[in-house]
Amino acid sequence: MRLWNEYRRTAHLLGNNILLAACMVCFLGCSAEERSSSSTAESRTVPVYGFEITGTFRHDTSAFTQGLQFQGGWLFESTGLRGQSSLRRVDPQTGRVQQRVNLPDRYFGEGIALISNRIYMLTWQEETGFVFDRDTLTVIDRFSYEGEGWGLAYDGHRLIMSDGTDTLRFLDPETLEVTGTQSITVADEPLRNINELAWIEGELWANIFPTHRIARIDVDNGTVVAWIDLTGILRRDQITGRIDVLNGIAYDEETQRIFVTGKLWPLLFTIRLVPPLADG
Ligand SMILES: [Ca+2]
Repeated sequence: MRLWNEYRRTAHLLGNNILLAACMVCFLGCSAEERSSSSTAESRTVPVYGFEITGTFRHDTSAFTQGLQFQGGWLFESTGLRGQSSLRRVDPQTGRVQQRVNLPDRYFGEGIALISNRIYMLTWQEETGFVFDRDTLTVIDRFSYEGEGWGLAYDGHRLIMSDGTDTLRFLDPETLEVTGTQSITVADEPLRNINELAWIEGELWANIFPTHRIARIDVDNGTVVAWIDLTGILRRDQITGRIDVLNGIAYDEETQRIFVTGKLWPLLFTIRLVPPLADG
């Protein structure tokens, strides 16, 4: 608790960049015990789910994962970094990239969403979105938006876009115009750094950069209804080279499988949620 109070006070005095840095230092430097005590305050109000791994699959270690979707037996994955950004169709069983298209070097790829046979893809700071044909991965349209693009999802009616802040944007899938926004809070605090998104059974699931947590969001009332803590999902002995943060959530509606991975991770997992223990 002392650490959490210290962290909040420091963040209040010095601003969000320091909060982010403190968060990263905490992740790298704190013991599990300190980490768990630092999240006690929010855990009182928002349940924290654990996980169980139900499947382990290979993942391209050069894929700086920014978007992940599942449809028709395939994973669709977008990757970032300038000069390395791409959209891929991946066989989840083998991790093999079956089809790939690269973005021009000046674009930094971000999140994707699928609507029938079209894949919508954001870019980080280029204020440009691409629409691809799902089967050929050729660009069939472009659109523009203001500010940064991070994550993208489709709720069946509208595209939902994150930009690294606590505010989501809703886009009309036909006109790609912004039709509204929603600020997200957790335990009455703004939820910043909302990253990769997935629409799962009426909830928006979001990777929160740069943490090992996924937020389950009620988009209508703008609150986090639960956390999923994926700390330790990738074991140290499974890490083969440089890795980056947890990022990438996809959902297979037919089998209810939940896929998760991270940037440059050697593995991709399917998981089942483990409910929090009841207070005793
Ligand atoms: Ca996704």
